[in-house]
Amino acid sequence: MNRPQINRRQFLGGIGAAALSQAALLAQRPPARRLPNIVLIYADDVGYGDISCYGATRVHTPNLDKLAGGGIRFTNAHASSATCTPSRYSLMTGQYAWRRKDTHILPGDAPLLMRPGQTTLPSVLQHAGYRTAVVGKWHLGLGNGNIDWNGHIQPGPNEIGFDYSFIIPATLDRVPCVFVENDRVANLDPKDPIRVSYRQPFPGELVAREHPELLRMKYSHGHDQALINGVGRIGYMMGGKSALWVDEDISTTLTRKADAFIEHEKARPFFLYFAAHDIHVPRMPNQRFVGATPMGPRGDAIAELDWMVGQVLETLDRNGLTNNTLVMFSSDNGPVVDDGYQDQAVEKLGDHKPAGIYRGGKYSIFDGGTRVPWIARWPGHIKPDGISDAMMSQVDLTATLAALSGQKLPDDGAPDSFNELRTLLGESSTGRPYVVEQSGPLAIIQDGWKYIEPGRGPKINRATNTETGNDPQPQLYDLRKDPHERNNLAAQDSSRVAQLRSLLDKVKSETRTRP
Ligand code: NG6
Ligand code: CA
Repeated sequence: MNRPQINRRQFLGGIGAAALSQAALLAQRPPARRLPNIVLIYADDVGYGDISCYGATRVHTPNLDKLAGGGIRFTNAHASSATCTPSRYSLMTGQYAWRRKDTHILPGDAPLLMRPGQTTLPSVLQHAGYRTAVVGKWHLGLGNGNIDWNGHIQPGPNEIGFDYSFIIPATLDRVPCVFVENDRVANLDPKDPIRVSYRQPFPGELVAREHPELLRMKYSHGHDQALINGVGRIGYMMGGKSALWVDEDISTTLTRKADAFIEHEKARPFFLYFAAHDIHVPRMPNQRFVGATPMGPRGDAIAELDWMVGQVLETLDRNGLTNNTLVMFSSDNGPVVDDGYQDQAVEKLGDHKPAGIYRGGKYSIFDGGTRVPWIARWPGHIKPDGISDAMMSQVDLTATLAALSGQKLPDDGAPDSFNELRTLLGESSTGRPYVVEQSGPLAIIQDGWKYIEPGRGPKINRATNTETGNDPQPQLYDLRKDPHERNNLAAQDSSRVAQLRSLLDKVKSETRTRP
């Protein structure tokens, strides 16, 4: 893929400035070997082919392209799962989500999946002396099962390693449609308490299926329950009017919170987990981005996401933090076009390929479900303009960043997380020896061969029009020759099937795979 010329020029232009600020830093004699700041920008439902440095042409993502130009771009990087909650659980804990039964897509009132005291990515960094924050989508549960949205919502992010949190509790399309800052609903008027139910509507509540005339965006499947800001959601809620988010302003709100955290913590090492809401449904980018692409709200949400990335990079620049900050960008699962709203994503897709050359997408065990963009930039430590084909998995971030920050993991911590620091920094192209993917069934990739377990359930998710990859027969693909997973070789090569199945069985039977 050709990188647009402008990025190279922008990057070359940046070298002089970088050298200068380096000299200035040396002159000030900073404390020896300060740990780098870490910013992890984690997008929602952005596919392998959705941004321009990964080949998209109908949407331009200059800020992401610039980030990639200043660092390394991975072509064989995987989210742990084809949906949000399990991917985020693995990212936060370094444990495969499928080891637990309760890590499916969570409703907004589900209890917190992690227990206080459990080793987590933020707790490891906190222990290393970092100030830690999560800003954006959470979707890992809150409380102990009976949340009082009007009181202290605990345990939550602040009990598992984050010093500061400003979160969307579940998803944009799930109630409650409010932000939680630390352990309180932000901007809540105590005289208008919030109630949430995933069972039945509240007396007097406006419900989407009963008031289609009030919908600004119609649903295509599901999303017919609480009617908030003219959009149908999943689940019911009452009250909390002053706390309700305005969908079109979420990008600005989250970006301001992220910037404020950076500004506030710039004197010491910080870790910012910036979990962008884009490009999950309902896709309602700010007016500034409406029409930014020919693809309607789904494309415009990508443009908005790129703006959010640009703002954070600018804040780092403005504060002289760029050279000492590792910035990463990735996504929680592959792309989906129609995820439940009539937002013209299907009609206006044109020849855009959200999953690039890969088959399937969100909800799929084919590679489109988990193969995602992953960019890393750390000036002076990661060479610019790099491309790595090394196999990477997000489950490895906990052990990798533990190594970066000089932390030793406890024996039972981050049990499936490998230290891939050299791969992340572009010093090694070996990568992980194997990767496990999760959707309905599990799959394992080793040496370019992919084995998909027999899976129950429909081959096509009719609502989203995604190929799930479910098949009652085992599947085997030679990804090097057949990256699109067209040619199932399982019947021809039963010995390779047996070998990969036994590796997967071994991973499943162990409680810890970390070396
Ligand atoms: C599905 C929702 C979908 C999305 C998804 C979670 C329906 C019909 N579909 O159940 O819109 O919210 O859950 O997405 O309700 S994720 O990225 O958070 O995993
Ligand atoms: Ca997602």
